[in-house]
Amino acid sequence: MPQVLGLDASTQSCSAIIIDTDLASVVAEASINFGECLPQYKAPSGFIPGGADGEVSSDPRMWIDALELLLEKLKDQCDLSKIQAISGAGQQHGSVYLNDNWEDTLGALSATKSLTEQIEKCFSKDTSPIWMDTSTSEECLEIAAATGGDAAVCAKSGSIAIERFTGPQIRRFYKNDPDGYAQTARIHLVSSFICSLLCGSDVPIDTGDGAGMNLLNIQTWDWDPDLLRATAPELGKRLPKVVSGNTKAGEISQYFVQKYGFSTGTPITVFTGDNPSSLVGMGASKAGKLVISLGTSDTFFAAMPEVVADPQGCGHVFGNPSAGSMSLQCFVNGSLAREAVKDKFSYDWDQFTTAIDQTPAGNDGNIMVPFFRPEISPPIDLDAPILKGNESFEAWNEADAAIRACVEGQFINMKLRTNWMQLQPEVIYLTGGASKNDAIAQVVADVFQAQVQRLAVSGSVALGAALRAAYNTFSLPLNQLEAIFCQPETGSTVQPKAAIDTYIEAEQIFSDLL
Ligand code: ADP
Ligand code: XUL
Repeated sequence: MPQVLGLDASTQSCSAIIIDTDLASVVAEASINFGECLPQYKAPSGFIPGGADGEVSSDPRMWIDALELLLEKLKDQCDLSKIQAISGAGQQHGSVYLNDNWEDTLGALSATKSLTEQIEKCFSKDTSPIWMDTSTSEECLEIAAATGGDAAVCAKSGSIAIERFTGPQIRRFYKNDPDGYAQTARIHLVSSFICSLLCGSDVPIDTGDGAGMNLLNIQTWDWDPDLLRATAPELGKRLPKVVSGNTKAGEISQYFVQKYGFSTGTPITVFTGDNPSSLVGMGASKAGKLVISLGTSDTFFAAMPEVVADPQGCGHVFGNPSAGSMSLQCFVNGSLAREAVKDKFSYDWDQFTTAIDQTPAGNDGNIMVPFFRPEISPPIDLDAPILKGNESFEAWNEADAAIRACVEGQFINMKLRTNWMQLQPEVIYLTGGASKNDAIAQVVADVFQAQVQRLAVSGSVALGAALRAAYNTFSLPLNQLEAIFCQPETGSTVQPKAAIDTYIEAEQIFSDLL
């Protein structure tokens, strides 16, 4: 009975799923929320609050501790020696900077000490910038100028130079701390960092996550010499190799065998980014399905038969870890914006849901641009929402209308920003922490005028990792695995209820407000 482990190292938590591919069942699921389980890192939402000049970073030791807590939890639930394949995914764009102790330390991990204790001496930068960082506008301009402009960077890397992408982050580190950069022997993404820990060796980056760096050429699927040069000196030698998502990265290190009871030799498939992994976990790895993920960020993505560029410059092309490419649009003001409006009125999620249920689609013309922090789709530097409607609504005196306006505003914006993908969805597949909320799903169905489905297994990132590991290790066809594990939850389908023209005027007013 082959059991397979899928890991998800996300913004707010580290989660896992173990599936049995013979029994077609989920054996175990577990999650460690960083804010709740590791309060010593002072990162209630997974990142260190209050960074200056748009800086948003996390302590990489928190991710390592969470991995250990997670494996401890799984070990109590099941026998980890039965696992025969492993893969995983990480929040995209986040980077980890390591000095020349890294490779030797990885190869000599002792199970009598904690991982953090041993890896601590390997960091050449204490903190890791993550995808919410907006501090690198200057570096984006410099990279674009050195490469021939936005269009040239986009043609090469699938995205214009974008603040949160890893290349601009690396350039900022190099400029602000040249000594730190000089001491950096290796730069990893969150995904390849965690995968390296598990393998006890330095592993490659896959094309799905690598394309989120403004460094990978999406024609050759290898590091682009011009982009490397435009970003920082001698960068190529500091980056791991790039491989396709169907590559074995290594085998589980003895550290995890001795400490958690894994079997020696368990193969590990290269990790990917959380969104590319979710594409597989939603059963959407072949073109034709559209996914909206409502995690910390909201993302909108689909496998693409051919690469189409976003004329507005905020969309991205990533490698599809199961072959080909995918398009993606990311919205920073996702779950944390919904939480901000919920907390403003001291509501819990039930009251938030009732507020949406009790207000009409179209919200009597009350509209919100729901950005509580700088947004990237579209790029706009707001730190509070814009409200347009009746006087009492605009003064934040109508709690229920404000909540509906926030959610409607998020999906009106999403619809406007993703027109470039030219997808006319009949069904939208919803995933991520907020997807279980029926009232939010109803707003998605109404704004997009499409049926919304949720899958029985909710953690599509971890599930995608497990499916990739099974596909790569046992050669089980992905479509066969998807047919088993990516089924819609019974009774979870949501049909549009609002009239087809409900949001036409709202879309126009929303556009005019930006
Ligand atoms: P990530 O993978 O980015 O760490 P998740 O996909 O786990 O995030 O989603 C976490 C988010 O889900 C939380 O920030 C929270 O706002 C949201 N969430 C949890 N429960 C609900 C609910 N009932 N309704 C709406 N949103 C919810
Ligand atoms: C995608 C993006 C986020 C992160 C965190 O480009 O920035 O979705 O992957 O989930």
